[in-house]
Amino acid sequence: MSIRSAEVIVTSPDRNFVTLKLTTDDGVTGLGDATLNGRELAVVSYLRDHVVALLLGRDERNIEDTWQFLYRSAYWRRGPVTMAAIAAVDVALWDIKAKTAGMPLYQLLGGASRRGLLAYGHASGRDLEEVFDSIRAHQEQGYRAIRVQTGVPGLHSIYGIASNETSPGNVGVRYDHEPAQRGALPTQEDWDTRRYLRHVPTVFEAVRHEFGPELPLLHDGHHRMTPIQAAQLGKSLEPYDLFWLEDCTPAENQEALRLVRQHTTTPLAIGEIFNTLWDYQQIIREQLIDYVRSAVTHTGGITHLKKLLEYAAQYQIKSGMHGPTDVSPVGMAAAMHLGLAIHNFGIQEYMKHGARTDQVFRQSFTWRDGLLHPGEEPGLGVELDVDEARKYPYESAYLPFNRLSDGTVHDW
Ligand code: EZ4
Ligand code: CO
Repeated sequence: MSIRSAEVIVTSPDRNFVTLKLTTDDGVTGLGDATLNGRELAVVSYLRDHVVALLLGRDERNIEDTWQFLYRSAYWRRGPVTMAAIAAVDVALWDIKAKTAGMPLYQLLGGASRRGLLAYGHASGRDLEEVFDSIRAHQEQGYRAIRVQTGVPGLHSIYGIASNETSPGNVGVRYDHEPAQRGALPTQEDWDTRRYLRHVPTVFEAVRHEFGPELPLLHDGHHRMTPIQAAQLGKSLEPYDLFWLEDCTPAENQEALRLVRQHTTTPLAIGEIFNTLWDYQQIIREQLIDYVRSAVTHTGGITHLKKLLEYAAQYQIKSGMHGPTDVSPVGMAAAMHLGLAIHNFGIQEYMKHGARTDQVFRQSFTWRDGLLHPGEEPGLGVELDVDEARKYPYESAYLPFNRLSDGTVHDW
């Protein structure tokens, strides 16, 4: 039993995706998502130039051993490129193992712990009217939990607002519901934390008043605040009972969360840009967060994220896996299988992919009554149509960046 081929497939149906496809001597195939938004080709090179040769001839059944081998033999540890590459190999191996066993992957991970996964979508608008319309549109699509991002008076273009126009002078074309833009250069957005801190609570007050106390509401601070500003925001949002406040600080400084936690009972979610358990060591041990935002894709695959979530479970911290459109259908399927199986599932982020993406990736998940389910196909339940994928070559695309009014670069 061994791996016969390893192909890295880049396709850009609605956006760029990087997929690893492994094939065994017996002809069983497995897929892994290696997409790293805005830095896609770095992972392609990591896999093609440094990993593919190591996989050929390896026993595909030894998933833990392969993970440890790739992690430790690289010598250089951690980091988003390395961990996305390892994740792709890991998920492809789990796909193969589950297909060989004739079971959906969640069965191999311990079976279902629930009927389906509560998922949240992204509502947004430049003003209250647009925000309300967007929340209603999401409810009509079946969402039972909703992230709310709002424009801020005085700021032209900020994160998370689907109806933002592209900034003047930018040539990139804005994707429908996500921040990355096709084009040769990243676009610039503007930021002012004081305006933001003043405005956001007024929007949540209006949303609660309009939609009532039951609807779970989330908000993403996207790394822009200092610890004391994050504490202020958490405190001012307490009356509106958020499900979570996400990425309130740039959390590579784990200690920052202590200060935030001392001041607010608003639940905190963090970690979509983290890539290993060690990035969470202190904030989990000291119970400084409530939800782990890691995606399977960016955090070393099923093997590593499962260990991280088991560690979190000891502290009653739950999963809140990252699921924007830059997590491919393969990465989303991996998240659904893992989320269905673990006990400490919290919520799953879910943005629908575009129609072309759904043609390239044939999927078997279901979305009913606000719940996702990975389906009952053996493996992940996703197949890649290689001919369809070939129609859409890679296109340069970047996430935007922020400048303050005096020109200073700020966290985006
Ligand atoms: O900005 O996925 O919670 N979701 C997010 C996303 C991220 C993008 C970055 O690639 O913060 O919109
Ligand atoms: Co986020």
